[in-house]
Amino acid sequence: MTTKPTEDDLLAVFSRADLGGDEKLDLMEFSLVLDLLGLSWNKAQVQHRFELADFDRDGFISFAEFGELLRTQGWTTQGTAAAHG
Ligand SMILES: [Ca+2]
Repeated sequence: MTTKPTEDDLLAVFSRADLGGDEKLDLMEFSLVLDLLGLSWNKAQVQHRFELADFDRDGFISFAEFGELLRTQGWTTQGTAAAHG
């Protein structure tokens, strides 16, 4: 069982990866996020997820888009029903 990050963790990761400080992630910063989260995806997978996450097609992942991606992928406990208890 792996530990899932909380929303706060995600914000911290997002901020760390947001090298440009513009509150959105380009593809390179997005791959940095995956590194920070300990996810190992190959380049094609990263590109694919990036395109999936970029809902408004502006070429960047906003924090809202990032959070949504993590929720849909089940990487965060936020927004998902508790499986136990
Ligand atoms: Ca976007």
